[in-house]
Amino acid sequence: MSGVFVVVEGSEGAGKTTLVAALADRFRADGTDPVLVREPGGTPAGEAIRALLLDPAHALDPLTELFLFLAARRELVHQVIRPALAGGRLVLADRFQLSTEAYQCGGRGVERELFRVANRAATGGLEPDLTLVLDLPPELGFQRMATSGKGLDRIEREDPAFHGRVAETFREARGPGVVHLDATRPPERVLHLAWAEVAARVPGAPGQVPH
Ligand code: Z5A
Repeated sequence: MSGVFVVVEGSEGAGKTTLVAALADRFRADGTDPVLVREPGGTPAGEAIRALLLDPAHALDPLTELFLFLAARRELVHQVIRPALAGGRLVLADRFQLSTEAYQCGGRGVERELFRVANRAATGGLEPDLTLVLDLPPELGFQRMATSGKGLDRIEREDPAFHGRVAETFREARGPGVVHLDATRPPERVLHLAWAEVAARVPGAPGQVPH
């Protein structure tokens, strides 16, 4: 039995956490209990690495940063995601490998080929069945985050040019299972658009959510 792996991606404040929670609620209402994960994190070691990565007290070399994100990913894939998929579960992830391409390659300038090889070592070649990219201009994301009152982590404190390159990498992402959604729309509308994509890939998924 093989499960389904769905990833939600996008820049800061694009609404990833909101959408993952809404999709999970929708599935639970119909009797499917998804496995929810976030990156970096999701395992004891991964959460410790997350704290280190997001702490503004640390100035990290770009490759150190890359390897820490990939170390957390390796733990998550092997301890949580692969076993869940092998058990036929639906896995909903808040960020995965496209974030590394956007932040470490697009933002920091890490060479793409190095990222691909190292990422493959971390994931063992696992690819999402669906990657939903929430498209939102970074300035709108930062406005939303200011409204939410959450403090800025180490990476969020980078300059606007960095965040512009990250957003551009997300915007240009293409490939099997990659779908872009207009994240400027209200949360219910984003959920509706996302559900149409997810339900098409999850066997036995219930019908549409209301507009
Ligand atoms: N990172 C990396 O560099 N490399 C990697 O490989 C990985 C990650 C995996 C993790 O932070 C950081 O690690 C992240 C990238 C980097 N850093 N940066 N910068 P995170 O994942 O914990 O946090 P985040 O993703 O940056 O931000 P966030 O606050 O979690 O954003 P979000 O999940 O996309 O948004 P949200 O929490 O769902 O919503 C934000 C606010 O907007 C909130 O008040 C909502 O109520 C509101 N909202 C949500 N949707 C809407 C819509 N549709 N309309 C209006 N308002 C909305």
